[in-house]
Amino acid sequence: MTPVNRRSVLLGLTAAATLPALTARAATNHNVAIQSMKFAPADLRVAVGDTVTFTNMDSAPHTGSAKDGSFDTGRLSKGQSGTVKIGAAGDHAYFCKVHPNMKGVIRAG
Ligand SMILES: [Cu+2]
Repeated sequence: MTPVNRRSVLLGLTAAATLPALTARAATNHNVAIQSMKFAPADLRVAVGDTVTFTNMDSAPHTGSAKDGSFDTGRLSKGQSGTVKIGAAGDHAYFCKVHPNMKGVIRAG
């Protein structure tokens, strides 16, 4: 192998190793406010791997708890936030464990 050819091979290997890093999508954080006994937005679209931060603005404690068990903020007091990672594709319906009539959905695809 001549010196020129060896350099071409090395450049090719470097490009191949760098490409996945360039094409990988950075995870996005989304925000859901919990206010007046409602999730806002109650219907949120995200990408798999994104995170969602729930912030409780109410005096009452709340949770953001997936029906499928894929995420749960735990109990949030007024002013507290909880961040969860959405690791699986699909529509994840969620509710508040303190007030089960409070509902929302996170759609990951
Ligand atoms: Cu609640």
